[in-house]
Amino acid sequence: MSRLVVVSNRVADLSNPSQADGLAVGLGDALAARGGLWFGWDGNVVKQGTRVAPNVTTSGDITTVTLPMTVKDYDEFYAGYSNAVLWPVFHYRLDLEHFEEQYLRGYKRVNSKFADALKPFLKDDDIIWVHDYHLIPLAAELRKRGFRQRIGFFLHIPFPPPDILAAAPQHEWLVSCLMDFDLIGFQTKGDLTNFRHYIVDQLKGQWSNGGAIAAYGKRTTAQCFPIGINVENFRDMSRTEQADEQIAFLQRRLIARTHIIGVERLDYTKGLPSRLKAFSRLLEKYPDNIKRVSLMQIASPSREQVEAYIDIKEELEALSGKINGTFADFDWTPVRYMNRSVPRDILAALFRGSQVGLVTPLRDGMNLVAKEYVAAQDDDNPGVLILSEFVGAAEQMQEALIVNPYNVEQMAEAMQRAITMPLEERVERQAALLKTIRAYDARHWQQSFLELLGSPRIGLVA
Ligand code: ADQ
Repeated sequence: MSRLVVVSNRVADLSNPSQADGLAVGLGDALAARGGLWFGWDGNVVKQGTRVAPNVTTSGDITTVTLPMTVKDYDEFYAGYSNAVLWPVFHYRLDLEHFEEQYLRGYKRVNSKFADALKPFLKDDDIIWVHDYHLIPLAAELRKRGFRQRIGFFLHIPFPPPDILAAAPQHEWLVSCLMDFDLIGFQTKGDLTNFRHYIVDQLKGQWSNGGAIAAYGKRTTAQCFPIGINVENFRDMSRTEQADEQIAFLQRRLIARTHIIGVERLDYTKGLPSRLKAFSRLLEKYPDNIKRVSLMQIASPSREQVEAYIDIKEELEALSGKINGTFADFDWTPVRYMNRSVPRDILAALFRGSQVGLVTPLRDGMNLVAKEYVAAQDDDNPGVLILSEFVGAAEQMQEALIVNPYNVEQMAEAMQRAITMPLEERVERQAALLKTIRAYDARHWQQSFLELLGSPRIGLVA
């Protein structure tokens, strides 16, 4: 079997499983199974002109190679084209797109630098798996340097319809770069359909069964591979003695009997302001919930240098302050808002101890929190998942209470329905959701992608 080389913007610390997020677990498994190398940015920013050799660390069969980024690369490639153009556009937020000419130059330059830095570590028979929107031109750059082996790409975020994508400067170039991969993976059928529209309607390319594509004189294959989590691992984390203590502690300390939880990176795509407004509406419309229900919102800091992220942070602080100012009593705080990251075992316990899980992004590639919440529930007395119709997970998790995250009134109603849902219905919904997340777990995701990437079937237009 060929060695696997994973390339992504950030490389996870595989030596610290309690911190590893869902993606790190999935990729860590794949690397451990076949041996391999994980290459990416180390998260550090250095002064212009600093020359730093890549940092190589080996543990067992897995080697990680990381390198820092210069200030200019960070501004233009990371904060610029990746996170002020591609991230908002791919999440349908054209109002938040901010483009400057040098961003695109920076994006191309860093992809070329990544290819230069990666090349000496590659072996002729490696198979490469590139992740996410930061690295769309990487296959083209590696091909220029003579690498001929299979290269696959997985897009973790949504792929928008052509008329939205058109707002990204040089979108045709981006799509032509995607065509340099041997396999392009999307999260959902919806994303795949949007890509097909671009290829067929916009480029007049050819699209055959199984997602075999011919366009720009190139051939490739596109399919959807919904990402999943390591269900049993997360379940186990939510059921330790420590987790039980954590849940009992919360129940003793908090007067509210029903806990609603929301957990995400602090990002404008996650729909947090509407969620807080919906919680406020719940208290207004169903005052029985006063002193009985509380919302814990955990939002870890993210991309703090990008302007739109500063605005959303301020908005959330104001909104949670307003709700507490209006409704709180001496012995009850309706919203506990935390702007920090939480260890995964504590998260698992908090999910299990919460009767409602709120996952209401305005747009999301998949959303692993929805799957983690379900994995953590007690099957004989589970909580209820409220899920936005605009996250990838909604394509698979229809037994959740599906809501429109722009509709505050509807979300408040869904919370009330979740709080009052009979046990029998909760158990039924939980069983169906658990079955789905088990069938489409992290292993299924990486194995199905890598199997197709290694197969002779790809790239063959019927
Ligand atoms: P994200 O946008 O980061 O990922 P998500 O899929 O929810 O979103 O994954 C976040 C991970 O980080 C989860 O494992 C979650 O538990 C963890 N996490 C979130 N907030 C945390 C906090 N405050 N403390 C600790 N841990 C926290 C991108 C795409 C998604 C896609 C994933 C994987 O935007 O749509 O599902 O990649 O493909």
